[in-house]
Amino acid sequence: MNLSAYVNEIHLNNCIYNASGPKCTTDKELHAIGKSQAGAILTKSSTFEHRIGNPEPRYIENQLGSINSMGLPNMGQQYYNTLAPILSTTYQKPYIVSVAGLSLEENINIIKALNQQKDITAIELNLSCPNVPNKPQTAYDFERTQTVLDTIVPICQHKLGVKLPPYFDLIHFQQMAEILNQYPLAFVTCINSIGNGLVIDVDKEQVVIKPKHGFGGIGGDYIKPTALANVRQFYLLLKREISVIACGGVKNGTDAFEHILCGAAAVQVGTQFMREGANCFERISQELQVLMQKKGYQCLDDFRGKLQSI
Ligand code: OXC
Repeated sequence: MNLSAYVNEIHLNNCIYNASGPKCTTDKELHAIGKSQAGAILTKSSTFEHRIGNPEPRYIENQLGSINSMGLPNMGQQYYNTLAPILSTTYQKPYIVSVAGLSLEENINIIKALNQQKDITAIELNLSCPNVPNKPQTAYDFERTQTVLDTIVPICQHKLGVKLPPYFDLIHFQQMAEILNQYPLAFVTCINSIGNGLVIDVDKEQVVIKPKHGFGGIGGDYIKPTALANVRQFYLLLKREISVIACGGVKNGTDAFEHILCGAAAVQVGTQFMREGANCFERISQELQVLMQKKGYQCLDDFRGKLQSI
């Protein structure tokens, strides 16, 4: 059973890989993804300089998922830039750098620095981090998104994709798709965590994470229906050259299958990777293969995007 996939022209041996966020900040963590069955290595969102992020506790899980307000702790662009040759040659899989400058100027500087590195397969531009105090999520501001893409697309020499926040209104899907269709993007990743949720400890009558009075991005089971809806909408609305990468609520092969049925070209794993570690990529891939075999599918193209209405 073949799980190979194309994201635009980027070939993946396995459509399942990590989401930017959990366990992809240090070289040790990125090597662990490289050694695993993950189809690509995606870094933590990078700012220009190293960042320590928000105060702890800043990540909490429960049975239904996670809440986080990490605040973009990362090693800085130069670190991810320098790791590119070793990771891409050792593991022979795409190496994708997530970029989340705190201003347009910072994004320009990061992209220009990464342009020098030929061993980077693609950039995932994060327009949707909900956790930096006093910084809005760019992709909820449609005009600003257009300005950012007008500036970044012409200077980026790598394949470029964007990570979107979840949308909830049909008009917003259309408006954002109309903007994205104006650019030669390779992919969009749907979705980042659902921003500014609140999880409460009833015994303590207290929030569970420290930053922003407890408000943080929600991941895991909580967000699967929203993620599926976003993948489906953008699959239907975007031009064919822009692949949709799914992210949200994937913890087993069935979840991955559902995202692909909605139109995903590839599937990222976030909260479950944090829980289980890098073995999750092999397990989820095997479960997806078993389900495909049961259904008589040989490859992802046999069912990708073919969700039926009733
Ligand atoms: N989404 C992000 O884009 N970034 C992280 N958390 C999240 O939910 C972070 O670093 O806060």
